[in-house]
Order: sequence, then structure tokens, then C-alpha cells
Amino acid sequence: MTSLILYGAEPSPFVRKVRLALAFKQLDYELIQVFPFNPEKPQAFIDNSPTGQIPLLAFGDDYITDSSVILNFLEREYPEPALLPKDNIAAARAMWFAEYASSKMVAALGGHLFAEMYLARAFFNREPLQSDIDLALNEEIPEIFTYLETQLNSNYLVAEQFTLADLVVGGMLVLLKHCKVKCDANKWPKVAAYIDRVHALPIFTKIIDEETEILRSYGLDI
Ligand SMILES: N[C@@H](CCC(=O)N[C@@H](CS)C(=O)NCC(=O)O)C(=O)O
Repeated sequence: MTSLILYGAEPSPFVRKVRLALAFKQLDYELIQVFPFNPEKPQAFIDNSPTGQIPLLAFGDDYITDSSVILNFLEREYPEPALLPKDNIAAARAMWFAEYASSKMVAALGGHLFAEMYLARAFFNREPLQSDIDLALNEEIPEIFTYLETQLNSNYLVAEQFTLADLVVGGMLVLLKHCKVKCDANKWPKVAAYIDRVHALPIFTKIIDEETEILRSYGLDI
């Protein structure tokens, strides 16, 4: 079987997205630690990540950049178990939620909340921007919860089955867990139950436990 090497670091939500997909498809891989802001990087990463961003996946001698492209590749190369439903409209809906999570959700939960709460001091050597944290908590996250509440009509986001949508949305919601931010079940009952349901799945419990341990080892109060 062709070897898989993932270049990246656990705190990245885009790396988590790929790790969850690899776990879902039960694929073994090696994780080579790359922190984008650390100038010391493996030569293979420097040569094959044109943007310098993580994650980067090596599939044998080939390199694939960008988490969405990597997930698309994994779905084509390893079709079972499937992340996309067979129905084209359901598949498009799953891809939409993955896109929403990778843009709108990551900006709020990753950029404004997690990065400011934890990474600012530990990695960027500066004080957190409280205005960004407040924006995320008071405006952006409630808006995301309200949207998701309107979209949840079964246990999962699309086609009453676990899909790409739940993998990526659930993956981004792990940022809230790390930040100890809970969804108010009185305001958003479906979302609160959904978060508990998805995060109780074995691929999520494993990654949440691993990340918690790693982030604590960096000195973060997770
Ligand atoms: N669209 C990219 C975004 C990846 C991304 O933004 N990675 C961040 C870490 S979470 C990074 O490498 N940042 C460093 C930089 O932008 O120079 C993907 O989905 O893989």
C-alpha cells in the first residue's frame, strides 16, 4: 500500500480535518510535525507546500496540498467507507457544510477564539486581543449556532448519516471544546445535542484526547 505522510501540527484545525478523514477511512499514516511559524521545516515540506501552509500530504512520491483537496483525494482514492452520500444533491450539501466550516467557522472559532485564547501568548509572544474573543463569543458563534440549528433535522447534517459535513463541522467544533465554550442547550437544543453526539464518536474521542494531551504539553491550560 502506498505510504501516507502528513506534514502539520495538531493545533491546526485544517490538520485535524485531515486526521479525522484518515481515521474515518482507517488509514495508517506518519505525522511529521511542522509548525508554519517555526523556520525549521523538513526539506520535503519546503519543496512541496507552495503556500507554506499546513497540512501537506505525501502519497508515496506525490504531494497534495490544502485540506479540502486532500479530503477530496482521499475520498477518490479510498472510496469506502464513503464520506460523500451517493445522491448528488446530498453530496453538494455535505460539501457546502465542509466549506462553511473551513471558512466562516474556522475564522471565528479558530482565528478569533482559539488563536487568541491560547496561541497568542504561547506561540505569537503577544497578549490576546480581547476584542476578537468577544466578537467570536458574542456575535460570530451565536450566528453559527443559529444557522446550524435551522439545518439540523436528524442526527447528522445531511442524509441522516455521518458524512463529510459532520466530519468537518464536528472537527471545527472541537475548537470550542478546547476553549471550554459550551453551546447553550436552551437556545440551540439541536446543536447542543449534535455536538455531544458527534464528539462521542470514536474518531472524535481519540483525536480530542490526543490533542488535549499535546496542547497541555505545550503549556496551554486546556
Ligand atoms: N486552505 C488551507 C488553509 C490552511 C491554513 O490556513 N493553515 C494554517 C495553519 S491552521 C497555516 O499553515 N498558516 C500559516 C500561514 O498561513 O503562513 C487548507 O485548507 O489546508
